[in-house]
Amino acid sequence: MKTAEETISRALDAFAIELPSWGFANTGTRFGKFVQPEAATSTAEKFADAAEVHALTGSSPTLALHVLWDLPHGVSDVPAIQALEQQHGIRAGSINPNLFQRQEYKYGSICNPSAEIRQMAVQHLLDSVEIAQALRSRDLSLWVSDGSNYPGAQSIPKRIDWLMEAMAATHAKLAPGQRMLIEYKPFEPAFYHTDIADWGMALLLARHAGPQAFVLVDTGHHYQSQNIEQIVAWLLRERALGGFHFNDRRYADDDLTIGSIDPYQVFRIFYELLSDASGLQQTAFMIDQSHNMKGKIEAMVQTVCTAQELFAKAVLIDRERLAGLQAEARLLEAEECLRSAFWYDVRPAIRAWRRHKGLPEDPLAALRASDYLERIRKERGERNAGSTSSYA
Ligand code: AOS
Ligand code: ZN
Ligand code: ZN
Repeated sequence: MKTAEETISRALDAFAIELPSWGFANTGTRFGKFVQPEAATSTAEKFADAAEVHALTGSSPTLALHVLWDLPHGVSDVPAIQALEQQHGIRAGSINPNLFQRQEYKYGSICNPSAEIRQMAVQHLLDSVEIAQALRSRDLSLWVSDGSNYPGAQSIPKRIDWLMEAMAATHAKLAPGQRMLIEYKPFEPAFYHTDIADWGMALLLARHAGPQAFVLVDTGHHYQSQNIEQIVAWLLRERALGGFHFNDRRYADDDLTIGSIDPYQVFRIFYELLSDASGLQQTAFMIDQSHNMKGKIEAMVQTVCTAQELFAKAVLIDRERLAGLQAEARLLEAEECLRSAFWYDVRPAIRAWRRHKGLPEDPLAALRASDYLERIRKERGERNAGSTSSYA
């Protein structure tokens, strides 16, 4: 029998969660943005910040890149990214095309009624696949913001056709081993219909696109009180779950720190992910958060540490015992079995794991004690002072 400490230590050795490059830059709400002097002003600085988070936590070796913001010149930016990978010991993670920021996309990107604009959007997807190949990045993460605000304004069936066409064209360009992950979201920025609104639509699109297409679940992209872990269980059963964007929400796609509102939900999601052998193998764990009020790097360290804690709790669930209790319908004891893992204090074991790995026992305190934040505030402060326009 392994001790809880050993179980946690082995689990954390294998645990990795990807950082989002956009989480280190100055971003904001649609009402404005409050600049932080420490925010990254270049992709190089995003890599530096990611490396700092990884050095403190030991669990975030990859950085998700956004094509428009991190590789604005497309594939010709790849050598510069490769140099940053080398310099910082952080690998490029998922590649995120941008189908929402060009003026042409006012009425949609791959679902735009204009064939010319649809073609432009598909070409961007194909270029993004090429970038991912050049960077040896396995996953292309597709978030499509297309939709409409008023009934009758757009043809939903026609837009389904266009979605299918774009997904098929993208899939045809994938190299062996590459994957495309299709993210869904019920609303925002569109408020009447969103072209990929839920996991059923994402799953059907993935199925039609081909075997290298999977669904990407973002915690914040569900209606209030929706049972996300049940969606996870279904997608795993269908071998269709490719990735997870972790964050937390109170109202909608709030992109709050993982577990800040409902840590039990993240624990339940990990419980389902660990219920199926493919859960860990094929699900890319990623963070999708951009913090406006918290310090960006501090927030990322806090996020990774919280993810470690909730994952550690989930691996402690006594599954054999739980299965027996479920089979005998001993409802209360089954629930308590789950709850006892959730309430177990994993922090001493995580501190021991960190000591063993040569990591600081308290990563957040170590960040504060270091001169990293002070240094980058000095270096970047002036550049950040002028950037108050919204979004990156
Ligand atoms: C948008 O709501 C989605 O969560 C996207 O995954 C993500 O935030 C975006 O790709 C970053 O620009
Ligand atoms: Zn997301
Ligand atoms: Zn989102």
